[in-house]
Amino acid sequence: MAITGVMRTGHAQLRVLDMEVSRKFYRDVIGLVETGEDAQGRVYFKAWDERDHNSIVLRQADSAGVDFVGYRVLDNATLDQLERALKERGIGTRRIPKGEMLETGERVRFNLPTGHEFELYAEKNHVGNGLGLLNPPPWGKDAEHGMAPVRLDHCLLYGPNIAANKTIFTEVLGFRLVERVLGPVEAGEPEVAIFLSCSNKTHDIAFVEHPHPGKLHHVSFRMSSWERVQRAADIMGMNRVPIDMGPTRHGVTRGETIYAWDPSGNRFETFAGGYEPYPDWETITWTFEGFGHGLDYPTGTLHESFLGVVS
Ligand code: M3P
Ligand code: FE
Repeated sequence: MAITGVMRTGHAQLRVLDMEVSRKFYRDVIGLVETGEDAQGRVYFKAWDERDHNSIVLRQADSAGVDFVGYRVLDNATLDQLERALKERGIGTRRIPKGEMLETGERVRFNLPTGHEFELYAEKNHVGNGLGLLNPPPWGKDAEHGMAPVRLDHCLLYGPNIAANKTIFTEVLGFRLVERVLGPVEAGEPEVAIFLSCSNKTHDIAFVEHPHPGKLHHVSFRMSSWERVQRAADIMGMNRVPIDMGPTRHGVTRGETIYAWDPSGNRFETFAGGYEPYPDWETITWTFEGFGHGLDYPTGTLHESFLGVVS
C-alpha cells in the first residue's frame, strides 16, 4: 500500500525525574543513540535503525509522564491540509516554530479529547542509521548496544472519551481501527481499548478508556525478533529493571512483548512479531470475557498493575 497522509510515530517527549540517571538508562540500558541536547536541557535520542534525528526526547520535571507525542506526515501540503481538516471539525490548532525541537520543522499541535497533547509535522532532518546508503551492512555497533530496539513503534495512551479520539483519528487523520476491546455486556459493550493504524502496522497509536486525562501507559520499541525481546529481558535482569509483565505474547495484535519501567516510572514496551494488516481488513474484536487472553495469551492473566498503573 501507499503510505501517505500521517506516515508514522515520530516522537514522544517524556518527563523524567533525574536527567543523568535517565540519560544513562535510555542510552546504555535501552540502547538508544543520543543525538543532542538543547538549550532547555532536553536530551534527544533515536533508535539505531531510525533515520530521523530523534524519536525520544527527555525533559527533567517533578513528575513522570508524557508531554506530547508527534507523528510525521508526508509533506508540508499534507500538514496544511490536515490542519484545515482539524479546524473544520472545531479542533483548535497552533503552530510551534521550526527549531523549537532540535532538527525538527514546524509542528501543528492540538489537544485530544483524552487530554493528550498531540502534534503533526512534516520535516525532521535525517541523520541516518550509521550504515550509509551505499552497499550498507545489515547492522553495526549501535545495533549491539543495550537492548537496541530498531525504532519507536507506537504509544498507548490512557484518558477519558476514547470514542471522540476514534472519530478524529479515523475521520480526519486517516487511521483505521485494526483491533478493539469491548467493555462488559452490562455496560452495553462500549469500546474500552482501540488500536489504530496509519500504516501496515497493527497499531501506530492506541487508547484505553480511563478517568484521568493525559496519561501515558507506554511507549513501545520495536525489536527485530522474539529472540531479541528475550535478550532484552536478560538485560533488564542484569540491570535490575523492574518488569511489569512478560516476556509473553499478546492475543491483541499478537505481539511478543515485555513491559518494564524506566527509572522515573514511565512504562516502556519492547516487542516483536504481530502481523501486517492491509486497509481492507476487518476490525478484530476482543470481548470483555476474552480479554485476559487478549492481554496475556498463554496464561489469560488480567495483570492488575498493567491495567491500572499509568504515568
Ligand atoms: C499493546 C501492544 C492492552 C494491550 C496492549 C497491547 C492495553 O501494547 O503493543 O500490542 O490491553
Ligand atoms: Fe504496545
